[in-house]
Amino acid sequence: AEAGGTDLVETLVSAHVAAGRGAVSAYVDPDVGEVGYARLLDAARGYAGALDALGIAAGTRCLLVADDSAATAAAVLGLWWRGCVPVVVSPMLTDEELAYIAGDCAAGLLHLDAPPRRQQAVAELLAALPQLSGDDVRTALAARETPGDNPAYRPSRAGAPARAAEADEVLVQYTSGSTGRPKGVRHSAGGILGLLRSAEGFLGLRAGDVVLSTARMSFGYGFGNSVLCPLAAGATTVLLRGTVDAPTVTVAVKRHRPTVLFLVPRMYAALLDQLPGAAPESVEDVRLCVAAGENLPAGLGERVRETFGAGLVNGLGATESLHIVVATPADEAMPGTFGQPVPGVTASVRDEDGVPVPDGEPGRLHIAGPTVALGYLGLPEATARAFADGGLYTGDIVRRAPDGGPFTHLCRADDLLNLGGYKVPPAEIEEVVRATAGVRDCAVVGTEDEHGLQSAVLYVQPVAEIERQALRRTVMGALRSRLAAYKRPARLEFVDEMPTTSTGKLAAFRLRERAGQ
Ligand code: 3SK
Repeated sequence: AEAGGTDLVETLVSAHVAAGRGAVSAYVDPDVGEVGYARLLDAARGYAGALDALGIAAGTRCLLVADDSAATAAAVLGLWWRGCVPVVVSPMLTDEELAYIAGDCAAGLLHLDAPPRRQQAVAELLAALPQLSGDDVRTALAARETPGDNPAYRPSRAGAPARAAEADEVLVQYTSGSTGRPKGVRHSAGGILGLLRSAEGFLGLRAGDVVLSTARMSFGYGFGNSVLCPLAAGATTVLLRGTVDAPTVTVAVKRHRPTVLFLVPRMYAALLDQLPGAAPESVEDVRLCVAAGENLPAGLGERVRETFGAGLVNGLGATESLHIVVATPADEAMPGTFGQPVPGVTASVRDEDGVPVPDGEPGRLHIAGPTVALGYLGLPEATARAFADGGLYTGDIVRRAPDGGPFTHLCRADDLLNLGGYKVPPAEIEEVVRATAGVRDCAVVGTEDEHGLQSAVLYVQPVAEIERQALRRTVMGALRSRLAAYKRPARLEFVDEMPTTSTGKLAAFRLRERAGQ
């Protein structure tokens, strides 16, 4: 950190309080209700003091196994106040994944804000770490008077907020690798400031906006949607807890009347199925729909524009670039494309050697700009491969229309599935299934649903003479216990034999054909 660096808490929260907007709601939280900017700031200060009391030094990476809540945001801000590095991950991750991540990032603190049973299990799993809980932060957020004995609230010990230099690591987000373990992506303070500048241009959030994101804070898209962009703009974010599906989102939209929606395309599809015909009154206030995380098929995009009667930003991003880097302008229909690089970002299409290809040719999307991360944690080779040629290869194969026109997504360069915005390696699912008794072989392929969105189909070849219904239950049970819900295939089908090529390799294209029939 340096004396003249950035105070992220000031940028996101204190500036609004200093400008007399402390009573404006930063969050509408399912448990504590409306949380004003001043109250959020106070809870962050209290949390920073609690870190001091626990002896957590500046620079420590802290693992937040946390659902979305105002308490999670306050903890993140408290960590920045202290100069620590938040690592927010989903409580849906398995014990194995959490234990790996805690070790990989050398976490020095565990912040827990998970459903009760998960909370208990993770607390035991990572018992070696000092722990703070979301419940205590909620107490601090809800209390009208200073709570006397709250381990997460020690405002008198907070000291001055830390200032981060541009290149300082201030945030780590985990992303799936196509093989092996999740990778920690190291984001800098300069990256966060770069996103805030660029988002002013392509999102244009403002005070008075009510933002609703179905992507969680533990996902890059969700962290930008529910923490960075709305706080910087002085907007209000409505948080959802627990299962986020079309019925819960419909209820939240009716109740909170958001002006900006950040959804993944499949959530728009599910929502539109619930809103047949003309847009009901409850979506009248929506002025901007943002879609990202997976490809938005042209037809679905058009239905979104018509139904909501709002602007549509269709964005492409990556955890490695913090948020969206290529996007359509809100006021211009560009069906089936991702538009142009957002302000501050340059994008090109390159071949395997990093040489730009002519417009109209497919190639690897390469982006450069301030939001490109510092690299992967502890993975110099993977870092050198992805963070190359002065920017980042996002892992997407795209094409640019002639004369510098809009970008269109073609496929992934790796074999990652994109399941509602979550990138999932088929091998991770296959490993779980192959370890199940009664399974001879298996393969997972992607297919398109009726909206043109990707879903996963699991093909299982059973050992001879096994009762298939019983095996189905066993396999489903293994998937439930060993994989986060979003990684589970939408369909399981049995095959007598796996199709192979003339060289004896799996003919995945045959399974893809079959899945699409
Ligand atoms: O599109 C994505 O996958 C993404 C990932 C991280 C942050 C933002 C986005 C849109």
